[in-house]
Amino acid sequence: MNKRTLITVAIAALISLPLALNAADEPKKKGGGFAAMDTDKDGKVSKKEFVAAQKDAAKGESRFAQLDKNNDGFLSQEEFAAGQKKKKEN
Ligand SMILES: [Ca+2]
Ligand SMILES: [Ca+2]
Repeated sequence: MNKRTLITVAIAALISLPLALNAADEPKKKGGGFAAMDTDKDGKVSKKEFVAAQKDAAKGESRFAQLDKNNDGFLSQEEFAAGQKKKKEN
C-alpha cells in the first residue's frame, strides 16, 4: 500500500463517517399502538402490557380477552390488527 492509497482511504473514511451517523439518525418507523404497548419489545403484547396502556383496567382485561383469539395470554401483531380493524368497522 503506497502513501497515496492510504490518504485516499483516510479521506473516504472521513467522508463516510457523517453519512453513517445520518443513517443512524433516521426517524423510527411508526408501529402504531402495538409497538407503543409492547414495552419489553418482545414482539407481542402481554395482558399486563395491554392493561397498562388502558385507562380502565377492567375494560382493558375484557378487551384483551376479546382480542386474544388463541388464548395464549399474548396479543400478536395480527390479533391486535384484527381488533383495530373491527373497531373501525363498528
Ligand atoms: Ca411484550
Ligand atoms: Ca394470542
